[in-house]
Amino acid sequence: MNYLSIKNIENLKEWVDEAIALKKDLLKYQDLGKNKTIGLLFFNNSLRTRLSTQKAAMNLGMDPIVMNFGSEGWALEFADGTVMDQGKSEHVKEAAQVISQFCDVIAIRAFASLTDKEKDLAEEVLTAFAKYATVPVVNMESSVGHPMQALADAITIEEFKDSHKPKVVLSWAPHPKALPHAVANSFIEMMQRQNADFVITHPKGYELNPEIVKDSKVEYDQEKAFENADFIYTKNWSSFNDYGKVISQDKNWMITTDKMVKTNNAKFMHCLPVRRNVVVADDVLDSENSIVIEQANNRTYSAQLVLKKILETQ
Ligand code: SN0
Repeated sequence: MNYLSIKNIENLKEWVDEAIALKKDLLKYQDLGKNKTIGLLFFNNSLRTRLSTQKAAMNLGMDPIVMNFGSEGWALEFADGTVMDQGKSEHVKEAAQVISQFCDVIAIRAFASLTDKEKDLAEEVLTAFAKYATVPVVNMESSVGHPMQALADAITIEEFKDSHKPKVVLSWAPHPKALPHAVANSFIEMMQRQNADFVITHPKGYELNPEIVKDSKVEYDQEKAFENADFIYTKNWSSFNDYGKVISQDKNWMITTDKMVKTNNAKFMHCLPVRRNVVVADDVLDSENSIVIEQANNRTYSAQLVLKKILETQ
């Protein structure tokens, strides 16, 4: 079993409930991964993903091996039939098969290039590893999705919602850099499977991939979107249509207390890392309604559940 996208979750409700149960009895399955190794390959920076996935593996008795592939591995070739006389030293065909000899599970982080839309949409790195590895592969943020984050988000919403059907708003916010679409994409795919009133809000020009958004509601008026919201999930992303470009840094989209008071006392969520006073004002992030730390904590249980499912089918 691979965990490449939210689509690999058969029953989201069951997975969330199981993760919450795991959280209460963390070491219950500490023999499941005994003598098994997980290789964590990072082509990009990480804090939460790296530490929570290691912690999750350790809770299951696995031994993690971590490699910063982007800076320490050989530069990989992904195309078929290339004459490799340029900068690329090794083909993913050998690399993935070799790593599969050392590891029982391979987890990969490889962000979007934000320059080559076609390659990004094809999830070149993740797809190649899934194709050539002979062990299960886990997505720790690809060019299209971040399903470990979205599962942690689902756990967090389940824990903090009250009995009524929640209104959940995914709001774009400004950022100085061009950021990937992965977190937003997986959050949308996850929310589409929830019993919730789900609204996406962003400035014109920041429309996400229509194949992911499908018929999810988009409201261009942020203030209107925030009315009666129970959860405000904030994330910046670059333009999808004008691929990878920052087309607006409109400060009016920053999350402030003025906006939060117009919600139904909404909880504030963000996957982190977050730029203070650009994406969100200090007083919101430091308020009691901010649940970003618990959300980050749930990354361990999200990862632990995914690894448990994989180990059970191995
Ligand atoms: C990444 C993203 O996909 O948006 C990872 C989020 C889990 N975020 C960033 O790259 C933020 C970098 C910055 O400089 O603020």
